[in-house]
Amino acid sequence: NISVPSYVKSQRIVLRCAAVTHYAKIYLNGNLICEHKGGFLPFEVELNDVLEDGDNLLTIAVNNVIDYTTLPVGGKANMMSGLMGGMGAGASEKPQNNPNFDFFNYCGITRPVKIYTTPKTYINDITVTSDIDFGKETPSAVLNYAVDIEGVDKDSTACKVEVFDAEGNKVAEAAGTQGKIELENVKLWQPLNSYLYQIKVTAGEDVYTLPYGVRSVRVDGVKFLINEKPFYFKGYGKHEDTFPNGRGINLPMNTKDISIMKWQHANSFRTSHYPYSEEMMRLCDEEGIVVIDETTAVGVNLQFGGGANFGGERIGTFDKEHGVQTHEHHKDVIRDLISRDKNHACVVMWSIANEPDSAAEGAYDYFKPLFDLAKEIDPQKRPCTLVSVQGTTADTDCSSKLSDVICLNRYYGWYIHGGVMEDAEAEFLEEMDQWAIHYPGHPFIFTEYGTDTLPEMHRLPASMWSQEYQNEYMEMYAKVFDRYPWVVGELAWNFADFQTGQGIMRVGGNRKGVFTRERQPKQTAHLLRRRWETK
Ligand code: GCB
Repeated sequence: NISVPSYVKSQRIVLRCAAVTHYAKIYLNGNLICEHKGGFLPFEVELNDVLEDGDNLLTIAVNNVIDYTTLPVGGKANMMSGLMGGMGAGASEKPQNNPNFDFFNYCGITRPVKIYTTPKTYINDITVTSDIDFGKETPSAVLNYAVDIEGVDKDSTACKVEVFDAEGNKVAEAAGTQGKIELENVKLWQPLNSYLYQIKVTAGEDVYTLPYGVRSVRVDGVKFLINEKPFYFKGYGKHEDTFPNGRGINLPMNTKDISIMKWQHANSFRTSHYPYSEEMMRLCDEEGIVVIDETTAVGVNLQFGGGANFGGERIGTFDKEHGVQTHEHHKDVIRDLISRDKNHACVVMWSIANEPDSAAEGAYDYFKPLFDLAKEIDPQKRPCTLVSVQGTTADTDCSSKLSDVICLNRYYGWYIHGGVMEDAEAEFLEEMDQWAIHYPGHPFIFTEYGTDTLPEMHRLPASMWSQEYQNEYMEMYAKVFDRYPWVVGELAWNFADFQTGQGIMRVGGNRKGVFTRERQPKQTAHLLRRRWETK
């Protein structure tokens, strides 16, 4: 039950859901007022016309059913049953709700639901980009800003923009809904050395303050440049997954995760496999953590398990009639993600999808418009990538035609040549040489590599699942990365153990964490810490 005090009724009253997984229907007093598809991005609805005096019954109906039309993608059977040749839930005639991905399909209202008010004429959006002049000893920058004012008096409302430094001193100001602001001796936002200005926008009675870091990002040959300096990604693919919250927001754990990463000299992570909370993005801005921001497009691949994961039928992922029907929704997710995260200094690259069927027929035609869309709507024109599954090659993967940085997930020594490290290394090197021959001159990031590891298990000589094996595996990967100057990053899989569906491939979840689900270190955490201190 909600009741809104009468003194705010002259205001615009907005209900905002930060994330409802995956489909939401919002009812007020039994009447449907809003529907939203997609479980990891915010949506809003104005309440003024539907609120009644006194108590109002607000109901949020939630549905976590996933199928060929949703992102993430679900199917009749699941990825893991497919991997085991259909031994899992594949053949069941009962309705199924099976993830085509490797994390638990939590359902619910996972992030805050808020009711807030604005004046009737209000600031709808702010966009800021910066042009930095690195030519001088201390750089200067021009901020380009645009303020979108909406509401009854939107054309007659005056707009003022003030910029404050981190100490709270006003350093610049401007008037009008768009313009340029010069910052002499600008303090740059840098990895692990954050600096945030506060941009205060006043439009009539409305005020909004945007924390903003000034930095540049671009790819130049084999280099990934932040503020024109080569940047090397050290860190993880993560999940929003803790006990007992599940995927529900866990602010103390976010703080803990960032502090552990800093202890390890890690500087970055990928938001595998969905956009993380706005609170986490703000924390990364504040802490100087570099983020690869991923959409919800995971499981856009009907070939997991050799194409047998949908009841044994081989279906082309991008087959117009029988394949995934996610294209339009995928565009919506890209639009909503970039609109939410465009101003964050921490975001340096968009990941359009994780492990799609990027070497399949139709993949290029599916992804080209999505890359174009992201490039078009991102005001900062950040690099874009998709994350490639093991088995793709330079000449088959449409990523080589589309991505600014090639991102590879590789499991030599786990899913391939498990337990035989020499063979794993040899095949890994063979693949690396192929990329170098067929696709020279581009930067690469390893966005996944890891082994399931049980904290209680020690084995000499090292064998799979043991602490020693995870160490040997990480050492082998480090050796390979260090041979190739075009490798610009290593994001191990995973930061911490996380919950998955049940199955014979997973023992109490995915155990590839370098930390346990409770965030205690496995041995490899120390090994990576030593490496990243000097890397
Ligand atoms: C992958 C997926 C990730 C899985 C991981 C694994 O390639 O991108 O979601 O959890 O492998 O552990 O198998």
